[in-house]
Amino acid sequence: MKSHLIDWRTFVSSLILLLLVCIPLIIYPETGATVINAANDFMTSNFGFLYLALGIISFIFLIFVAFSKFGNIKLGSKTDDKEFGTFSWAAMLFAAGIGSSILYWGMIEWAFYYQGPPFGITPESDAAIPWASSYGIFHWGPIAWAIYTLPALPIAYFYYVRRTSVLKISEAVRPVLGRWVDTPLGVIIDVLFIFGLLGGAGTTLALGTPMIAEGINNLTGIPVTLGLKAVVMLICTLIFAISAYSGLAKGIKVLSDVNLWLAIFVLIFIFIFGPTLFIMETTFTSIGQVADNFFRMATWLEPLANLSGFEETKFPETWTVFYWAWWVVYAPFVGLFVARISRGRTIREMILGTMIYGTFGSILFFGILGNFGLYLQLTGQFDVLGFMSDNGAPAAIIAILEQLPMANIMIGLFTILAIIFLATTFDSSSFILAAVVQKKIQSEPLRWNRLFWAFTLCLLPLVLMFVGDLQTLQTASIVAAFPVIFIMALLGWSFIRAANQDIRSSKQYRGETIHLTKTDRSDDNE
Ligand code: NM2
Repeated sequence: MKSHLIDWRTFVSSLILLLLVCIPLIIYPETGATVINAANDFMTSNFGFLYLALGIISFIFLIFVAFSKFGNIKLGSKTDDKEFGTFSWAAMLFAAGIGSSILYWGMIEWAFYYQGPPFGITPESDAAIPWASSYGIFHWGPIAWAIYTLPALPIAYFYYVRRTSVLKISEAVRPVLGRWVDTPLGVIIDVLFIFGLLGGAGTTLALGTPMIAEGINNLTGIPVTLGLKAVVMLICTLIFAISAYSGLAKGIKVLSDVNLWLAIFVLIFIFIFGPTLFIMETTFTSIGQVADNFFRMATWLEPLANLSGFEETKFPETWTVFYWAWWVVYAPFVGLFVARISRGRTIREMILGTMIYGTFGSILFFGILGNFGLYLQLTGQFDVLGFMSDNGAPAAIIAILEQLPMANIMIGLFTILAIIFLATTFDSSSFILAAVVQKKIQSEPLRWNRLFWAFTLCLLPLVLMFVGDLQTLQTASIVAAFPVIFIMALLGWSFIRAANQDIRSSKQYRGETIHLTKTDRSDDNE
C-alpha cells in the first residue's frame, strides 16, 4: 500500500474533523439542523462584510497584478510554448471549476431573485425582473472568477518559474510563513483547505443530487425518495471515483471533452428552440445592468435597510456572502488545477483568461437557461413560481425543460450532463485531495488514496441531504470558507513577495515579457 508515502498527520486530522461534523449530525439530526442554521446566522451577520471584502479585494488585486510588471512574467522558460491551446485551456478550466450547480442555478436562480429581490424592491414586481435576470451573472461573474484565480498565482509561479512543485497549499504560502510551514501550522493550513473543499462539495452534491433524481423520476417514474437520492449520489460517486482512479490523461480528460460538447449542444438547442430573441436581448441588457451596478452589488450589505424605508431582506447574506464563500472553498483546488494547465502563458494571460472566459461561460449558461425559464413565467406559458412553491426547485428545473420540443430526450441529456459536470469537478477534487495528504508523489497520487477521497467526498453531502434545507447546504460552504479567507490573503501576499524577490535579483524590467525561470537566468549570465 506504500503507506510511507502518506502524510498521516494531515490525512487523519482531516478525517477526524469531517467525522466530528458528520457523526453528531447523523445522531441528532434535528438539533443538528438548528445548530447549523444558528451558525449560518452568526457567520453571515457578523462576518458578511469579510466575505464581500475578500471578493472585491481579490478582483482589484488581480487587475492590478495583471497590468503591473508581474503580469509580464512568463510561466515557463523562454522556449516553453503554451501547453494547451486557448480553447481547450478555457474548457478544462471551466469543467474543473464548475460543477452541476451551474445547471441548477442557471435554470432557477432568477426565480429566487424574482420572489425575493434586492434593494427593497417589491417581490414579483416589474422592477424585480431586471435584477432577477442579472444577479446570477454577477454571482458567477468577474469577482467570482477572480476568487478562483488568486490561489493560482503563487502555485503556478512556483511550479513554472521557481520549478518547485507545489502540491500543498501550505507550500504555496512558504514565502510569507517561512519555516512555520514545517510546524503544525502547515498541517492546519492543509487540513483547513481539505475541510473547505469537503464543505463546498457538500453544498454542490447535496444540490445536484435531487435535481438528477428528479430527472430520473421524470424519465422512469421512479418516485424521488431519500433512497433514490442516496443511490444517485452513489452512482455519481462511482463515476468520478473511476475517473479519478484512471488518472488525469484518461479519465479526467475524456470526461471534460464529453462535458464540453454535450453542454454546447444543450445550450444551443435551448437557444434555438427557446425564445431566441428574448434570450439575446435580456442577456445583453443584463450584462449592462451588472456593469452599471457592479460596485453597488459587490459591496451591498444593507446596514441601513430600515432607515432607507425598507425591511431588511437578508439578500446579501443569503446570496452574495454565500456565493463568495462557495467560490472561496473551491478556489485553492481550482488554483492547483489552473496552475497545472497554464505552462507557457504569462501571468496576465492566465488572470485575464480565467476572468474573461470564465465569466463568458457563466453568461452563456445563465443567459440561455435562466432567461428561458423567465420567459415562460412572464408570458404565462408555464407558471414556474407556482410549480416551484408546490414541488421544490429541483422538480421545477425539470418541469421547465419539459416545455421544450423533444422534452424527454432533452431531460435525459440534461440529466447526463449534470452527472458529467459533477464528475469532472470531483474527479479532479479527489485527485487533489489525495495529493495534499501525501508526502511524496510518484507522478500521480496513490490509487487507493484517490479512491478513498472520492468516497469521502460524498459523506458530508449525504448527511446534509438527510438533515436539511437550502440554508443548511449553504452553511457547509459558509462555515468552511471562513478560515480559507485568511489562507487566500496569505496566498496573494506570497505571490507578490516571491515575484518581487526574483525580479529584483534578475536584470529585467517593465514592458517586456519577464523570464525568471532558472534556465533562463543562467542563459542570461552566459
Ligand atoms: N461554484 C462555482 O457546484 C459546482 O458547480 C462547483 C460551484 C463555486 C459556485 C462550484
